[in-house]
Amino acid sequence: MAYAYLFKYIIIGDTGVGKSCLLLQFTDKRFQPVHDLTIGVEFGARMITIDGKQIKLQIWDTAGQEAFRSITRSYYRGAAGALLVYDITRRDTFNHLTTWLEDARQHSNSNMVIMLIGNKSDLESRREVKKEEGEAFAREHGLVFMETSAKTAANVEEAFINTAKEIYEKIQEGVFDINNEVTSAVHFHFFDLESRREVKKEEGEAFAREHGLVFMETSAKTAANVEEAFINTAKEIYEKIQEGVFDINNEANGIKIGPQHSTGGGAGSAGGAGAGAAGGGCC
Ligand SMILES: Nc1nc2c(ncn2[C@@H]2O[C@H](COP(=O)(O)OP(=O)(O)OP(=O)(O)O)[C@@H](O)[C@H]2O)c(=O)[nH]1
Ligand SMILES: [Mg+2]
Repeated sequence: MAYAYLFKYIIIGDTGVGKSCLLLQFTDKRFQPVHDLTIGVEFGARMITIDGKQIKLQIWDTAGQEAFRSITRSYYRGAAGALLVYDITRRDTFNHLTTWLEDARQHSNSNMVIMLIGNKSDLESRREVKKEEGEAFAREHGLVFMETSAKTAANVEEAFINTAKEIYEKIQEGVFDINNEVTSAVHFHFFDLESRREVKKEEGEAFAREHGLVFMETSAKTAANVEEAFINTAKEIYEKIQEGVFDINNEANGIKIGPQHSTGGGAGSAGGAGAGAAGGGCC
């Protein structure tokens, strides 16, 4: 779908604060009660409208666990917005905010809009951090603040959309350079631009052969070979699993066993993952 802008977001904060659940609530309008630890990063997307303009939010949900910190740091780059999340029922997650903020400021664009989120507002009886404390921290550090519940969906839309409004205002004020990759809409042109071709198909094939890669020319514009590129990659991975090359019990390999997995060798469905805005999987 066409859009006027694409805003890249990153969601950060300690493990278990509800980052993946916030994303799932925003993209799929549902709640996942079980903590399914994020490994590395996951991804989701949704279209919103601001000032009559279509804006695509591309959201990177990072792993809160310390072990993944060096991977997740690389995702700050090019982010226009960040949701910094703590859990109102766990004071330690609030105490770690300064460290998160230092990390974010060090690795991101200086104009990045940071929204501070106190999540799990539905668990009032277990509250350890007062709303006023969140407000004070935000004021002190120049952040926008909101308490949310990924369970009841309270303020979830607002958190994502208000961040986009702040970014949009900064664009209007000329603070963001929209010709920079950070906020501008991205256009891909590949082999639909045959007349402007500078690299022969044979050169791509030769490079791939030489380095043991699979090769394909695609057009994200006409959709030519796009399905094939993603699905053929999955087929290669699936074959490697069958051959026992991948250790599927080690999630660090980028493979996770799902609830429908059976060792009985069923074919499984290789087909399209279903359209829609939500790319991905949280929880
Ligand atoms: N009651 C309540 N539970 C929540 C809420 N948000 C998340 N949870 C629960 O908190 C746990 C952790 O949620 P996740 O979204 O997986 O946490 P995360 O921040 O993504 O954790 P990592 O991926 O390890 O960094 C899960 O059991 C969720 O069901 C909320 O708003 N209210
Ligand atoms: Mg997560």
